[in-house]
Amino acid sequence: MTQFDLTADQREIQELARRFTADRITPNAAEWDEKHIFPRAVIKEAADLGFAAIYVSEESGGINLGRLESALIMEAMAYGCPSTSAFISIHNMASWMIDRFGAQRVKDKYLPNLVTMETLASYCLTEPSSGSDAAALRTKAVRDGDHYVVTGTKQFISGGGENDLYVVMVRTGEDGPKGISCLVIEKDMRGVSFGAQERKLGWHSQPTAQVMFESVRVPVENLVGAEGEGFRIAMMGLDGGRLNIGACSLGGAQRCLDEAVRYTRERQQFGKAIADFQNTQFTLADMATELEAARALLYVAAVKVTANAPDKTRFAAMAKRLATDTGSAVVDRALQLHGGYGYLMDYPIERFWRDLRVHSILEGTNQVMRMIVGRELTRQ
Ligand code: FAD
Ligand code: 2MC
Repeated sequence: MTQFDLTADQREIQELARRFTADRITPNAAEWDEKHIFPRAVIKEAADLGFAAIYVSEESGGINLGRLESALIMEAMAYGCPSTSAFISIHNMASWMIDRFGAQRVKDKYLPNLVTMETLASYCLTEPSSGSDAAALRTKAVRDGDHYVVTGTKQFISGGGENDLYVVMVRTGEDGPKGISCLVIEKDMRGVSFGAQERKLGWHSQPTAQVMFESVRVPVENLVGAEGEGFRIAMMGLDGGRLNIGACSLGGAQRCLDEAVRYTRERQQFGKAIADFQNTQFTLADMATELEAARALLYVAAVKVTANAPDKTRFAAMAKRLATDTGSAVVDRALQLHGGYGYLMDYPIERFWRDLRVHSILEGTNQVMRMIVGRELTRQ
């Protein structure tokens, strides 16, 4: 054993997630993708294993594991379906924000059903006019007695229209990050409505939609953290979310590497298996090497986020950038090694190619990841 090995407990949770994936996700993922099926029942089964509240405290009903364990679970589930794994990651992020920063009242109100996935949660930061520049958000929450009155529109919300709870970053004060607060808003509150489901390149097993708030009255007790703390809370949520998205890319890319090894050993051209060509072997070697390097950085970053290390945000950004870019590059080469068959839906590669593409865009584009890293490196 070396310091770089997983512990026995970590291997056990990884194995549990792998078994769940092999039994419940992998056999169904192609159909979910093709028919745009949102697999709510299977997602709920993940909650039975504790995967809805991986880093939520035990006091609140979670399994209180670290971010490395979370990455292992997301990576394992993404081996079957990156889209479904990422959906579960977002629910974990939103639930953690309530547990970590919410007052006891808001925790008691929402967490018991979140940890079992009786209710599902979305994370709402992006708006039509503010994506990368998230601190420019305009959704307004004006205090009126013991309620906030919320008006505005959130864009690209994963789970939009389907999920029961929306953890929403709103403006309660001045322009910029310090005027932002975090509120839990229920789907059924009067004035909440949804746009049409977005038609996407990938991520077909989960819905994405605009969420609109028209003078929605939200009890003040639904505030998570204090007024003005919302941006910091949102960013801390994303430190973990970005690790999970990176892990989803690793899991998806590992699956495609394994598929490419299997396929190139079977497929014959010029009288021999295409795995016997040196080009194939060099390509597979690079795919495996780059994947291991990205995985190693992601695991280090995960340990830093668990430990609340001072450089955790930079490491999470570096790891998300590298894992998502590497993941897509690995899947692209797996597709090439499958020749024309890789382009067909009869093989799983094109689905992973489509699903992983968005990981370089959401939870902060990979340009924003470089901005976070570059800023910290050059800070005086
Ligand atoms: P923009 O910010 O307009 O960026 C456009 C381009 O400009 C990008 O290439 C970007 O990198 C580049 N750019 C911008 N600023 C700079 C800069 N300073 N320097 C260099 N380049 C720059 N959001 C949520 O809040 N919740 C969700 O659940 C959610 N789910 C999503 C699901 C899907 C399928 C998608 C596609 C998006 C989702 N998002 C969600 C939104 C996602 O986080 C944003 O799309 C992302 O942050 C980028 O914002 P934008 O699309 O407005 O692009
Ligand atoms: N942890 C704690 N605090 C943080 C933080 C973090 N990770 N990141 C920023 N902050 C604090 C920061 O310290 C500062 O506070 P103070 O002034 O007290 O020092 C405050 O927040 C403002 O930070 P910045 O000055 O860095 O803010 P700026 O507006 O310049 O840029 C940026 C922030 C670009 C990093 C942020 O807007 C960003 O991450 N943009 C990308 C948006 C994004 O990731 N969206 C994802 C949506 S979710 C999604 O896609 C899903 C699929 C769920």
